[in-house]
Amino acid sequence: MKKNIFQISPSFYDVMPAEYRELVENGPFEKKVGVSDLGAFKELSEEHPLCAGCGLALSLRLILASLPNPEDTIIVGSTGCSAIAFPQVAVQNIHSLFGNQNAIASGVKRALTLRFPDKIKDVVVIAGDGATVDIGLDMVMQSWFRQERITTIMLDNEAYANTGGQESGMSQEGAVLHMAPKGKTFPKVSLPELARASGCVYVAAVNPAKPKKLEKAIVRGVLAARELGPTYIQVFTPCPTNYKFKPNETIEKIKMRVKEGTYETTEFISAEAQELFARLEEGKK
Ligand SMILES: Cc1ncc(C[n+]2csc(CCOP(=O)(O)OP(=O)(O)O)c2C)c(N)n1
Ligand code: SF4
Ligand SMILES: [Mg+2]
Repeated sequence: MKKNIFQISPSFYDVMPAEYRELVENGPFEKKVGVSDLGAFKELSEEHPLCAGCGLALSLRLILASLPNPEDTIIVGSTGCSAIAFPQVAVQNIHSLFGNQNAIASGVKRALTLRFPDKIKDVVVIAGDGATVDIGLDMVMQSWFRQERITTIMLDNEAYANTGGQESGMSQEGAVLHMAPKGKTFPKVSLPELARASGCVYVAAVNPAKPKKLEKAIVRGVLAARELGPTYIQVFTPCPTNYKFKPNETIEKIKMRVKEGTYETTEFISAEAQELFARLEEGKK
């Protein structure tokens, strides 16, 4: 994060909320942080208005702490519950119309590459499952086919949460939701497999019950997109409000689904990405 983006004009200092002043004074600016540091500094996302126990809010916090280069990262979001949190996120972000996020991100990445050929500019899409697998799928897949160097992160709460709980392509077969009382009639879409077949050089399915694994996937996804081509990371983010469970049961729900084999955690690393990660590891020594 660049502190000067958030710096307060001296004449407004007294009227700014204490939270904001704290971010400017104690935020994680120009220092490398990770998920293990959470709680020790003013975070990139705080005071969000999402529901208690929201898996998406927890994951967003972990994702932001995992970004390898937040100061020069542009996040492209989309309509949905995560969009409500983005005004509180201290990383540069763009809100795109529902479903358009990967088209916007592709354009932003191309423009930044032309404008700043010698600088690192990571472009990361963070959008819901409805935006990614349903209404935006055309743009998502076109960005993969065209080998756009962007990272696509799906916050998979298996529903259109923001509009009251309709089923999405990512809902499980048979899922009954507020606005889908009859139960879904077809299986959950396997976007990780589609991503792999469509040219993504790195694909992972992770969850916030394993924060270190999530962090590793985000770092790998962003670095591989920077150097090689499109990457896809799917984060399981259960929604207590639409699936009617208690806010303190979110992590248990995740663990249960992983254990019963209905939410796989996976990782695909292409040969070129493997080579890149080995080179980066070697460089660290
Ligand atoms: C072009 C367009 N179509 C439909 C909508 C209505 N809409 C807003 S949010 C949403 C569902 C979002 O679902 P998802 O992407 O899964 O995000 P979530 O709210 O679950 O995090 C829909 C259909 C819209 N805002 N714009
Ligand atoms: S409706 Fe669900 S996804 Fe949306 S903020 Fe509430 S818990 Fe999170
Ligand atoms: Mg959703």
